[in-house]
Amino acid sequence: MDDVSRAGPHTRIIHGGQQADPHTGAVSMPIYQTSTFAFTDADEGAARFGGAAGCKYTRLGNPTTAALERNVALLEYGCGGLGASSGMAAINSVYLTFLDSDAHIVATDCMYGPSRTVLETEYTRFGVQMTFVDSSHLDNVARALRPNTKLVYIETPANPTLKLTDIARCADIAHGAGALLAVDNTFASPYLQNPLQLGADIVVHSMTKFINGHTDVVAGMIVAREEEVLERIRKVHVNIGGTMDPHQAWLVLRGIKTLGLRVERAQENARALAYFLQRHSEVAWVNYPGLVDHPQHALMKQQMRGPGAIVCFGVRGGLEAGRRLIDSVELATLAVSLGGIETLIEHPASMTHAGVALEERLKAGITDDLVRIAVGCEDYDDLEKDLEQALEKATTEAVAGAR
Ligand code: LCS
Repeated sequence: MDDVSRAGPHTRIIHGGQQADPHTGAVSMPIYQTSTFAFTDADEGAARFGGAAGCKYTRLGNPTTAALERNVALLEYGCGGLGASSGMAAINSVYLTFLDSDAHIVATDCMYGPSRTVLETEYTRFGVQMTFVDSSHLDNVARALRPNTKLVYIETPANPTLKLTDIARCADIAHGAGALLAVDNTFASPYLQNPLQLGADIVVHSMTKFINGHTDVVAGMIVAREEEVLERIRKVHVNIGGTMDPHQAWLVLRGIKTLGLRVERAQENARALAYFLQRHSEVAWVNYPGLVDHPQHALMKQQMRGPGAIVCFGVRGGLEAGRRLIDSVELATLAVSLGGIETLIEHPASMTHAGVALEERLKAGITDDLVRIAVGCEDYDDLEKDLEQALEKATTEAVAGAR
Protein backbone atom coordinates (compact mmCIF):
# COMPACT_ATOMS: atom_id res chain seq x y z
CA MET A 1 0.00 0.00 0.00
CA ASP A 2 1.62 3.27 -1.07
CA ASP A 3 -0.57 5.64 0.89
CA VAL A 4 -1.36 4.54 4.42
CA SER A 5 -2.52 7.97 5.61
CA ARG A 6 -6.12 6.75 5.84
CA ALA A 7 -5.31 3.27 7.16
CA GLY A 8 -5.88 2.06 10.72
CA PRO A 9 -3.55 3.08 13.55
CA HIS A 10 -1.38 -0.04 13.63
CA THR A 11 -0.97 -0.06 9.84
CA ARG A 12 0.03 3.59 9.93
CA ILE A 13 2.59 2.91 12.64
CA ILE A 14 4.12 -0.07 10.82
CA HIS A 15 4.08 1.27 7.27
CA GLY A 16 3.84 5.08 7.54
CA GLY A 17 6.49 6.74 5.41
CA GLN A 18 8.26 3.40 4.92
CA GLN A 19 9.22 1.63 1.75
CA ALA A 20 11.68 -1.09 0.83
CA ASP A 21 15.19 0.28 0.33
CA PRO A 22 15.31 1.42 -3.33
CA HIS A 23 18.89 0.19 -3.75
CA THR A 24 18.65 -3.32 -2.31
CA GLY A 25 14.98 -4.07 -1.60
CA ALA A 26 15.79 -4.46 2.11
CA VAL A 27 12.46 -4.50 3.97
CA SER A 28 14.01 -3.19 7.18
CA MET A 29 15.40 0.29 6.59
CA PRO A 30 19.20 -0.03 6.39
CA ILE A 31 21.37 1.97 8.78
CA TYR A 32 23.13 4.51 6.60
CA GLN A 33 26.00 4.81 9.07
CA THR A 34 27.92 7.53 7.31
CA SER A 35 28.77 11.08 8.25
CA THR A 36 28.93 12.34 4.67
CA PHE A 37 27.79 11.56 1.11
CA ALA A 38 29.87 11.58 -2.08
CA PHE A 39 28.78 13.84 -4.95
CA THR A 40 29.27 12.65 -8.52
CA ASP A 41 30.70 16.06 -9.49
CA ALA A 42 31.02 19.67 -8.41
CA ASP A 43 27.70 20.60 -9.97
CA GLU A 44 25.82 17.97 -7.99
CA GLY A 45 27.44 19.10 -4.71
CA ALA A 46 26.58 22.71 -5.43
CA ALA A 47 23.03 21.78 -6.46
CA ARG A 48 22.39 19.85 -3.25
CA PHE A 49 23.67 22.72 -1.13
CA GLY A 50 21.45 24.95 -3.25
CA GLY A 51 18.36 22.98 -2.23
CA ALA A 52 18.19 20.06 -4.69
CA ALA A 53 17.07 16.69 -3.32
CA GLY A 54 19.76 14.36 -1.99
CA CYS A 55 21.94 13.90 1.06
CA LYS A 56 24.90 16.14 1.88
CA TYR A 57 26.07 15.53 5.44
CA THR A 58 24.42 13.51 8.22
CA ARG A 59 23.89 16.43 10.62
CA LEU A 60 21.81 18.01 7.84
CA GLY A 61 19.89 14.84 6.96
CA ASN A 62 20.32 11.08 6.61
CA PRO A 63 18.12 8.46 4.90
CA THR A 64 17.65 6.34 8.05
CA THR A 65 16.72 9.36 10.15
CA ALA A 66 14.48 10.61 7.33
CA ALA A 67 12.53 7.32 7.37
CA LEU A 68 11.76 7.82 11.07
CA GLU A 69 10.91 11.51 10.51
CA ARG A 70 8.41 10.56 7.79
CA ASN A 71 6.88 7.92 10.03
CA VAL A 72 6.35 10.11 13.12
CA ALA A 73 5.23 13.07 10.99
CA LEU A 74 2.55 10.86 9.44
CA LEU A 75 1.44 9.57 12.86
CA GLU A 76 1.19 13.15 14.14
CA TYR A 77 -0.54 14.51 11.01
CA GLY A 78 2.31 16.97 10.47
CA CYS A 79 4.05 18.26 7.34
CA GLY A 80 7.38 16.76 8.41
CA GLY A 81 9.61 15.88 11.31
CA LEU A 82 13.07 16.59 12.66
CA GLY A 83 14.83 13.80 14.53
CA ALA A 84 16.71 14.93 17.64
CA SER A 85 19.47 13.43 19.74
CA SER A 86 17.18 13.57 22.81
CA GLY A 87 13.82 14.92 23.88
CA MET A 88 15.64 17.87 25.47
CA ALA A 89 17.45 18.59 22.17
CA ALA A 90 14.06 18.70 20.42
CA ILE A 91 12.59 21.00 23.08
CA ASN A 92 15.59 23.35 23.07
CA SER A 93 15.51 23.67 19.28
CA VAL A 94 11.89 24.80 19.56
CA TYR A 95 12.67 27.22 22.40
CA LEU A 96 15.70 28.63 20.55
CA THR A 97 13.81 29.13 17.32
CA PHE A 98 11.08 31.28 18.80
CA LEU A 99 12.57 32.88 21.92
CA ASP A 100 14.85 35.87 21.64
CA SER A 101 15.70 38.68 24.02
CA ASP A 102 12.41 40.42 23.35
CA ALA A 103 10.27 37.33 23.57
CA HIS A 104 7.93 35.98 26.24
CA ILE A 105 6.84 32.37 26.69
CA VAL A 106 3.82 31.12 28.59
CA ALA A 107 4.47 27.60 29.79
CA THR A 108 2.58 25.11 31.87
CA ASP A 109 3.82 25.09 35.48
CA CYS A 110 3.94 21.31 35.64
CA MET A 111 6.23 19.65 33.14
CA TYR A 112 9.33 17.50 33.00
CA GLY A 113 11.77 19.22 35.40
CA PRO A 114 14.55 20.16 32.93
CA SER A 115 12.07 21.45 30.30
CA ARG A 116 11.18 24.10 32.87
CA THR A 117 14.51 24.63 34.64
CA VAL A 118 16.41 25.15 31.36
CA LEU A 119 14.13 28.13 30.70
CA GLU A 120 14.63 29.49 34.21
CA THR A 121 18.39 29.01 34.40
CA GLU A 122 19.60 29.47 30.82
CA TYR A 123 17.08 31.39 28.73
CA THR A 124 16.73 34.10 31.38
CA ARG A 125 20.47 34.78 30.77
CA PHE A 126 19.49 36.01 27.32
CA GLY A 127 16.59 38.13 28.52
CA VAL A 128 13.76 35.76 27.64
CA GLN A 129 10.66 36.49 29.73
CA MET A 130 8.53 33.64 30.99
CA THR A 131 5.33 33.00 32.91
CA PHE A 132 4.45 29.56 34.29
CA VAL A 133 0.76 28.92 34.81
CA ASP A 134 -1.59 26.09 35.63
CA SER A 135 -2.72 25.62 32.02
CA SER A 136 -5.48 23.18 32.99
CA HIS A 137 -7.38 26.41 33.72
CA LEU A 138 -7.23 28.24 30.42
CA ASP A 139 -8.07 31.60 31.96
CA ASN A 140 -4.57 31.47 33.44
CA VAL A 141 -3.07 31.11 29.95
CA ALA A 142 -5.18 33.94 28.55
CA ARG A 143 -4.25 36.25 31.43
CA ALA A 144 -0.52 35.52 31.08
CA LEU A 145 -0.30 36.46 27.40
CA ARG A 146 1.60 39.62 26.49
CA PRO A 147 2.04 41.41 23.16
CA ASN A 148 5.51 39.80 22.89
CA THR A 149 4.36 36.24 23.69
CA LYS A 150 5.82 34.12 20.90
CA LEU A 151 5.20 30.65 22.25
CA VAL A 152 2.71 28.85 24.48
CA TYR A 153 4.26 25.60 25.62
CA ILE A 154 2.31 22.82 27.30
CA GLU A 155 2.75 19.23 28.33
CA THR A 156 -0.46 17.19 28.39
CA PRO A 157 -0.69 14.83 30.19
CA ALA A 158 1.88 16.60 32.33
CA ASN A 159 4.86 14.96 33.95
CA PRO A 160 4.26 13.82 36.67
CA THR A 161 0.84 15.10 37.80
CA LEU A 162 -0.96 13.93 34.61
CA LYS A 163 -2.76 17.26 34.54
CA LEU A 164 -4.44 17.80 31.16
CA THR A 165 -4.73 20.98 29.15
CA ASP A 166 -7.50 21.43 26.60
CA ILE A 167 -5.34 21.55 23.45
CA ALA A 168 -7.97 22.91 21.02
CA ARG A 169 -8.99 25.77 23.29
CA CYS A 170 -5.39 26.52 24.22
CA ALA A 171 -4.50 26.73 20.51
CA ASP A 172 -7.31 29.23 19.95
CA ILE A 173 -6.10 31.36 22.86
CA ALA A 174 -2.46 31.27 21.69
CA HIS A 175 -3.36 32.06 18.08
CA GLY A 176 -5.62 34.92 19.19
CA ALA A 177 -2.51 36.55 20.65
CA GLY A 178 -0.33 35.78 17.64
CA ALA A 179 1.63 33.06 19.45
CA LEU A 180 2.31 29.48 18.42
CA LEU A 181 1.29 26.49 20.52
CA ALA A 182 3.84 23.73 21.10
CA VAL A 183 2.79 20.52 22.86
CA ASP A 184 5.01 17.90 24.45
CA ASN A 185 3.11 14.73 23.53
CA THR A 186 5.52 12.30 25.19
CA PHE A 187 3.13 10.97 27.85
CA ALA A 188 0.34 10.18 25.39
CA SER A 189 2.41 9.16 22.35
CA PRO A 190 0.95 9.68 18.86
CA TYR A 191 -1.06 6.50 19.37
CA LEU A 192 -3.29 8.18 21.98
CA GLN A 193 -3.26 11.86 21.10
CA ASN A 194 -2.55 14.09 18.07
CA PRO A 195 -2.15 17.73 19.12
CA LEU A 196 -1.66 19.06 15.55
CA GLN A 197 -5.12 17.79 14.62
CA LEU A 198 -6.48 19.75 17.57
CA GLY A 199 -4.89 22.99 16.37
CA ALA A 200 -1.39 22.96 17.89
CA ASP A 201 1.47 24.15 15.66
CA ILE A 202 4.33 22.01 16.94
CA VAL A 203 4.61 18.67 18.69
CA VAL A 204 7.73 17.49 20.51
CA HIS A 205 8.47 14.01 21.77
CA SER A 206 10.99 12.36 23.96
CA MET A 207 11.17 9.20 21.84
CA THR A 208 13.20 7.72 24.69
CA LYS A 209 9.77 6.83 26.09
CA PHE A 210 6.78 5.13 24.44
CA ILE A 211 7.85 5.64 20.82
CA ASN A 212 11.05 3.64 21.17
CA GLY A 213 9.68 1.68 24.10
CA HIS A 214 12.62 -0.56 24.95
CA THR A 215 14.62 1.54 27.43
CA ASP A 216 17.70 1.38 25.23
CA VAL A 217 17.74 4.70 23.33
CA VAL A 218 17.61 8.40 24.19
CA ALA A 219 16.02 10.31 21.29
CA GLY A 220 13.63 13.11 20.38
CA MET A 221 11.41 14.37 17.56
CA ILE A 222 9.87 17.66 16.46
CA VAL A 223 6.85 17.68 14.15
CA ALA A 224 5.23 20.83 12.76
CA ARG A 225 1.85 21.37 11.11
CA GLU A 226 3.12 23.88 8.57
CA GLU A 227 6.16 23.86 6.34
CA GLU A 228 7.18 27.40 7.22
CA VAL A 229 7.35 26.61 10.95
CA LEU A 230 9.24 23.37 10.32
CA GLU A 231 11.80 25.12 8.13
CA ARG A 232 12.39 27.82 10.74
CA ILE A 233 13.07 25.15 13.35
CA ARG A 234 15.19 23.07 10.95
CA LYS A 235 17.63 25.97 10.44
CA VAL A 236 18.25 26.27 14.17
CA HIS A 237 18.20 22.54 14.85
CA VAL A 238 20.86 21.54 12.30
CA ASN A 239 23.17 24.38 13.30
CA ILE A 240 22.82 23.77 17.03
CA GLY A 241 23.66 20.16 16.23
CA GLY A 242 20.96 18.37 18.19
CA THR A 243 20.17 16.07 15.26
CA MET A 244 19.98 12.27 15.40
CA ASP A 245 22.52 9.63 14.69
CA PRO A 246 21.39 7.08 12.04
CA HIS A 247 21.94 4.12 14.35
CA GLN A 248 19.80 5.80 16.99
CA ALA A 249 17.12 6.41 14.32
CA TRP A 250 17.21 2.77 13.25
CA LEU A 251 16.69 1.54 16.81
CA VAL A 252 13.69 3.83 17.19
CA LEU A 253 12.31 2.69 13.80
CA ARG A 254 12.52 -0.84 15.15
CA GLY A 255 10.87 0.06 18.46
CA ILE A 256 8.03 2.12 17.04
CA LYS A 257 6.61 -0.78 15.02
CA THR A 258 4.98 -2.15 18.20
CA LEU A 259 3.93 1.23 19.65
CA GLY A 260 0.21 0.48 19.41
CA LEU A 261 0.51 -3.02 20.83
CA ARG A 262 2.67 -1.88 23.74
CA VAL A 263 0.53 1.15 24.62
CA GLU A 264 -2.67 -0.94 24.53
CA ARG A 265 -1.25 -3.54 26.87
CA ALA A 266 0.51 -1.13 29.25
CA GLN A 267 -2.64 0.99 29.41
CA GLU A 268 -4.76 -2.04 30.26
CA ASN A 269 -2.32 -2.86 33.08
CA ALA A 270 -2.31 0.77 34.26
CA ARG A 271 -6.08 0.94 34.37
CA ALA A 272 -6.31 -2.23 36.46
CA LEU A 273 -3.49 -1.08 38.74
CA ALA A 274 -5.17 2.30 39.29
CA TYR A 275 -8.36 0.55 40.42
CA PHE A 276 -6.35 -1.78 42.65
CA LEU A 277 -4.53 1.15 44.27
CA GLN A 278 -7.76 3.10 44.68
CA ARG A 279 -9.28 0.21 46.66
CA HIS A 280 -6.15 -0.38 48.77
CA SER A 281 -6.47 0.73 52.39
CA GLU A 282 -2.84 1.91 52.59
CA VAL A 283 -3.10 4.19 49.54
CA ALA A 284 -4.10 7.77 50.35
CA TRP A 285 -4.91 8.94 46.83
CA VAL A 286 -4.62 7.85 43.19
CA ASN A 287 -4.34 10.08 40.15
CA TYR A 288 -5.10 8.49 36.78
CA PRO A 289 -7.21 10.20 34.08
CA GLY A 290 -8.74 6.81 33.23
CA LEU A 291 -10.60 6.72 36.55
CA VAL A 292 -14.17 7.84 35.99
CA ASP A 293 -14.03 10.12 39.05
CA HIS A 294 -10.85 11.87 37.81
CA PRO A 295 -11.73 15.58 37.47
CA GLN A 296 -10.46 15.65 33.89
CA HIS A 297 -11.83 12.28 32.76
CA ALA A 298 -14.21 13.97 30.29
CA LEU A 299 -11.38 16.05 28.76
CA MET A 300 -9.27 12.90 28.48
CA LYS A 301 -12.06 11.24 26.50
CA GLN A 302 -12.49 14.33 24.35
CA GLN A 303 -8.88 14.72 23.22
CA MET A 304 -7.21 11.35 23.84
CA ARG A 305 -7.93 7.82 22.66
CA GLY A 306 -7.07 6.49 26.12
CA PRO A 307 -5.59 7.60 29.44
CA GLY A 308 -2.12 6.11 28.94
CA ALA A 309 0.08 4.03 31.17
CA ILE A 310 1.33 6.34 33.92
CA VAL A 311 -0.29 6.31 37.35
CA CYS A 312 0.52 8.57 40.31
CA PHE A 313 -0.38 7.87 43.89
CA GLY A 314 0.41 8.70 47.49
CA VAL A 315 0.83 6.17 50.27
CA ARG A 316 -0.66 6.69 53.73
CA GLY A 317 2.37 7.65 55.78
CA GLY A 318 3.44 10.19 53.16
CA LEU A 319 6.96 10.69 51.95
CA GLU A 320 8.65 8.13 54.21
CA ALA A 321 6.16 5.37 53.40
CA GLY A 322 6.45 6.23 49.70
CA ARG A 323 10.23 5.92 49.87
CA ARG A 324 9.94 2.56 51.62
CA LEU A 325 7.51 1.46 48.91
CA ILE A 326 9.85 2.26 46.04
CA ASP A 327 12.67 0.52 47.95
CA SER A 328 10.50 -2.58 48.38
CA VAL A 329 9.32 -3.31 44.84
CA GLU A 330 10.82 -6.47 43.37
CA LEU A 331 9.37 -6.71 39.85
CA ALA A 332 9.04 -3.00 39.08
CA THR A 333 12.41 -1.27 38.72
CA LEU A 334 13.30 1.79 40.76
CA ALA A 335 14.41 4.09 37.94
CA VAL A 336 13.42 7.32 36.21
CA SER A 337 12.08 7.33 32.63
CA LEU A 338 8.81 5.83 31.42
CA GLY A 339 7.10 4.33 28.42
CA GLY A 340 9.30 1.25 28.28
CA ILE A 341 8.20 -2.35 28.06
CA GLU A 342 9.09 -2.83 31.73
CA THR A 343 7.46 -1.17 34.73
CA LEU A 344 9.47 1.65 36.34
CA ILE A 345 8.74 3.44 39.61
CA GLU A 346 10.22 6.70 40.89
CA HIS A 347 9.83 9.61 43.31
CA PRO A 348 9.57 12.85 41.26
CA ALA A 349 10.18 15.30 44.14
CA SER A 350 13.65 13.86 44.80
CA MET A 351 14.44 12.62 41.28
CA THR A 352 13.00 13.89 37.96
CA HIS A 353 11.75 17.18 39.43
CA ALA A 354 14.40 17.75 42.11
CA GLY A 355 15.71 20.78 40.18
CA VAL A 356 12.40 22.66 40.41
CA ALA A 357 12.32 25.10 43.37
CA LEU A 358 10.32 23.70 46.30
CA GLU A 359 7.64 26.39 46.30
CA GLU A 360 7.16 26.14 42.52
CA ARG A 361 7.11 22.36 42.67
CA LEU A 362 4.39 22.31 45.32
CA LYS A 363 2.42 24.97 43.45
CA ALA A 364 2.53 22.73 40.38
CA GLY A 365 1.06 19.87 42.43
CA ILE A 366 4.23 17.78 42.66
CA THR A 367 3.87 16.89 46.32
CA ASP A 368 6.53 15.13 48.40
CA ASP A 369 4.42 11.97 48.72
CA LEU A 370 3.80 11.57 44.97
CA VAL A 371 5.00 8.21 43.62
CA ARG A 372 4.98 7.78 39.83
CA ILE A 373 4.60 4.35 38.30
CA ALA A 374 5.17 3.98 34.58
CA VAL A 375 3.36 0.75 33.91
CA GLY A 376 4.85 -1.72 31.47
CA CYS A 377 3.68 -4.79 29.61
CA GLU A 378 4.25 -7.52 32.21
CA ASP A 379 1.44 -9.86 33.29
CA TYR A 380 -0.99 -7.82 35.37
CA ASP A 381 -1.23 -10.30 38.26
CA ASP A 382 2.52 -10.14 38.79
CA LEU A 383 2.45 -6.34 38.91
CA GLU A 384 -0.40 -6.32 41.41
CA LYS A 385 1.35 -8.88 43.61
CA ASP A 386 4.52 -6.81 43.56
CA LEU A 387 2.76 -3.62 44.61
CA GLU A 388 0.76 -5.49 47.24
CA GLN A 389 3.90 -6.84 48.90
CA ALA A 390 5.68 -3.47 48.61
CA LEU A 391 2.73 -1.65 50.18
CA GLU A 392 2.68 -4.16 52.98
CA LYS A 393 6.41 -3.70 53.66
CA ALA A 394 6.13 0.09 53.42
CA THR A 395 3.37 0.22 55.99
CA THR A 396 4.46 -2.61 58.32
CA GLU A 397 7.91 -1.07 58.64
CA ALA A 398 6.24 2.25 59.38
CA VAL A 399 4.32 0.63 62.28
CA ALA A 400 7.50 -1.13 63.49
CA GLY A 401 9.41 2.15 63.23
CA ALA A 402 6.77 3.96 65.30
CA ARG A 403 7.08 1.50 68.20
N1 LCS B 1 9.50 15.57 27.85
C1 LCS B 1 8.96 14.76 28.77
C2 LCS B 1 7.49 14.82 29.02
C3 LCS B 1 9.77 13.89 29.49
O1 LCS B 1 9.20 13.10 30.39
C4 LCS B 1 11.17 13.89 29.25
C5 LCS B 1 12.08 13.00 30.00
C6 LCS B 1 11.69 14.75 28.29
C7 LCS B 1 10.82 15.57 27.59
C8 LCS B 1 13.15 14.79 27.94
O2 LCS B 1 13.46 13.72 27.14
P1 LCS B 1 14.94 13.09 26.98
O3 LCS B 1 15.84 14.22 26.66
O4 LCS B 1 15.28 12.47 28.30
O5 LCS B 1 14.77 12.12 25.87
N2 LCS B 1 11.49 12.42 31.12
C9 LCS B 1 12.08 11.68 32.02
C10 LCS B 1 11.45 11.21 33.18
O6 LCS B 1 10.30 11.46 33.55
N3 LCS B 1 12.27 10.44 33.84
O7 LCS B 1 13.51 10.39 33.24
C11 LCS B 1 13.47 11.19 32.04
